[in-house]
Amino acid sequence: MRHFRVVRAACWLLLLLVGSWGLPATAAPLQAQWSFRLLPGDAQLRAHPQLAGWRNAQVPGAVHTDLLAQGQIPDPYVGAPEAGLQWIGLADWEYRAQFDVDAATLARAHAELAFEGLDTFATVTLNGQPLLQANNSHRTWRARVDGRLRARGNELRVVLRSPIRTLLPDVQAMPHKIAGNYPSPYGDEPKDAMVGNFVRKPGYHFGWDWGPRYVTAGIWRPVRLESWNAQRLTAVAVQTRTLDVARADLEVAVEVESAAVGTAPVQLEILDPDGKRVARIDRRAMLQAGDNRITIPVTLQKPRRWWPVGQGEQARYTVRATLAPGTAEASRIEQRTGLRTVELRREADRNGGQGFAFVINGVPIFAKGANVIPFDMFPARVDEARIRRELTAARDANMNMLRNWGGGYYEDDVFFDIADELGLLVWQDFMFGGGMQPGYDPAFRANVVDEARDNVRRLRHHPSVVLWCGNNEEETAWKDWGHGRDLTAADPVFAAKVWQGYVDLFGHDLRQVVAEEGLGVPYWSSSPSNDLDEKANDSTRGDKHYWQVWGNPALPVTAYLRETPRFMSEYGLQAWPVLRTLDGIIPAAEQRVDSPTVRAHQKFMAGEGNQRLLKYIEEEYGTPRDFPAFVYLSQVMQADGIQLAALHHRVSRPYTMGSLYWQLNDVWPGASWSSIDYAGRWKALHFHARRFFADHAVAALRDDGMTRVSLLNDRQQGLQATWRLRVIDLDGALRSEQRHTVALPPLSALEVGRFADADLLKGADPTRTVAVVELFDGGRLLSQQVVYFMPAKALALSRPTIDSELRADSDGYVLTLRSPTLVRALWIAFDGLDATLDDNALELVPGETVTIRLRADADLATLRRTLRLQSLADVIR
Ligand code: BMA
Repeated sequence: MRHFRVVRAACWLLLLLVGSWGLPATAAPLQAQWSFRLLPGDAQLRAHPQLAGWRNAQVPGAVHTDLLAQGQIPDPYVGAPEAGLQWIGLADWEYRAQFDVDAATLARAHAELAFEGLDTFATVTLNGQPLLQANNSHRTWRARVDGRLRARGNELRVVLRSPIRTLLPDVQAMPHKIAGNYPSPYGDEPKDAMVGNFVRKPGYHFGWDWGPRYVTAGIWRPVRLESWNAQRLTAVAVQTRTLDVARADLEVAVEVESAAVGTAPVQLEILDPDGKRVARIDRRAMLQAGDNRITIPVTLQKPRRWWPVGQGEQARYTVRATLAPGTAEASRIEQRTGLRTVELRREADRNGGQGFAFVINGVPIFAKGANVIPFDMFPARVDEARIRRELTAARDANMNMLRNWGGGYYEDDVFFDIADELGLLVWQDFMFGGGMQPGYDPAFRANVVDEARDNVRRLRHHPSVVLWCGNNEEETAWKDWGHGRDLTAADPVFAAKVWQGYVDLFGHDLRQVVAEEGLGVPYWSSSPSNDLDEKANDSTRGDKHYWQVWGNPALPVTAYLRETPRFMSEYGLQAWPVLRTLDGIIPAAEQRVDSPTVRAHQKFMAGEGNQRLLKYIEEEYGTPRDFPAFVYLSQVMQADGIQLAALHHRVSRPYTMGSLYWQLNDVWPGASWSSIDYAGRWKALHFHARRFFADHAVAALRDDGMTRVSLLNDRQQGLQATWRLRVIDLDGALRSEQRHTVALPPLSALEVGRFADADLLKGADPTRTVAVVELFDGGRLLSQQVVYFMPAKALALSRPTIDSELRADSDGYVLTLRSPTLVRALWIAFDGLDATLDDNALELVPGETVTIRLRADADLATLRRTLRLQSLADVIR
């Protein structure tokens, strides 16, 4: 066992790096050499006797990753090892750390250990004495250790009980169960007694339709030791009272915990986005014993407001509160925050409907984006680089909003720091992913309230957070999927109690926490819902999840055009990851649609999801001839389908004010609705999203023999634009052309024409003819879309002869492409190596040159040699 000392410099560095820090100078992470073992007496010792002894552990971490690092289990993502790893979730585990405490810390009057993430049923002892019991992995657990620390050889032990075994007896004893999510296919938990909804632990650990089942245990976030004398700073909160171009009236609350009645000097400073101090206020605060709140009004002239991307700058102020400045006891909280107002505007309309629009600084924003799921099964191994990669990709695809979906965990501060920096709005669910929970149990609700308070207070200074939402799909599951009906039929008294528990928790408790702590950010009880008003998943009011395409009854993608909600918060189509991501995960011999390993990485409908994928592929593109073609066509299908839906939502502005597809990212390498795979590689959809979410775009939506052309402008400035419609044949011969200029108003969708097929084709062969619709700003092409008159499989596409030229320039490489015939769904790749392209998954209009920038670690000759161009004609003919 290696001993350690608290390294304050490292702590400062860490805190500075994340850009915002919230604890006094006397707080530092415990940096021990942790170890772990199976708890003595655990039944799993019979099969795993070698885990009786202590082994090195990583904290923050998880038992699965510790076992992996110790060579005790295979990689949980490679091949199909899932069934063989379920014993881990049935075992009790023990973690231990030994540590020393420096003299300065020991000399202080008060000390506290703060556990930011205990997963989940934890019993903690310090030096052999009980310290705390925990039952919620989303909370910070604190325990005072005044007088209990010694200079050398302190020992912390954390016993983590299996959540399944802990809860199962009570769940099985219930005469009627409440609805769960995904039953385990592995026998570790009975299918009719799911425990996931009874425990405050990420729902997805129990398995989801895009990820494996790994019921983790561990200390998944840092443990900190804090110490102080008479007083400590506990929080700073900036409430914006009024905000406009001319001035900002703020009320800053500084929270101080004091051991006794007394006074203390408090200093508040505000630094503008350039780091210049624009306010400094000194106070001598009168303190009661216990918690104190000192409010300080601040006015800023000509404030620089924080805007979502595309609407203005992402200006961030620094708010710095110092207790006892200039003394040895000084402690400080520093936060970066942005000044913005947020309103969820729900204007009633004449037809009984009600809008759903985010209004930031008075400007209604059309929300464009996707749903975010956890970035890994094991959250502790998600680092800042990974979060930055995914969020930057979202911003690069012209998204301005992400929804943090409720079946995971509350993301690290750094997620929100980056969202603030990039101008991404965040719709933040509380962590309830579906099914029902025992809201009728007051202890359960109190636990959730504490969790909510911890997280709202932790994240409220981030201007990106614009909504707190109670849960994912619980109200609609109860009202529309039979959960309420079935339980009511079985046991009406219990069903009424369950529903009342739901209303109490999501209608009242969480709403109140957000009102008290959320600094004015709105609350919404469930997605989708109309905030507990009658229908839960309505197109005329509230937000909508639309799964009739892909889900049952699996309507064709054109059904997207007939669904026009106020705010589409979920819709999606699956695709497989980029092939390169699958190599190394699925052995070559197993790369077949129905192989056991491929099925193990397809979680929809218990492995049958590839049938659903094939149905959508075959309807439009034909039968894939091999696995690579299947992967490629799955991505083409997904990209085309989601593009159709997203553009339909955008042209429906202002009736519709948001389009968040399901889903941005992956938790592991597998088939899913994501547009970025687990390795960070963009699927075709993500390249399409960059085009269909562009602030200026053209939408040409063809349905039932009619094409509607609309122009989209999400900016606050109008645009004097030109649009052009050409009808050409696949070899590029021009059949007709029209060109118009139009004043495109700010923040608008403008329909500019409707064209029947017959008027465009004028007798031409629809299998050999397309329409090309374009939007220009002066001579600059802003957006282009190709309209097809037949399903892809019926088009007379010829195998293209593409002229390509790849050259190096000062900024990487430039690829130019040109083809004499139309190329559909061109996929540019390099055999055996990665390149970052600024465009891909595109069409080549005959005779037109496309220029693409790319970056890669390889040299020019290697890139030229490995360049592969694949398009639809290579696959379907
Ligand atoms: C939605 C989500 C998830 C799920 C997805 C795909 O309804 O809320 O629960 O993963 O569907 O089925």
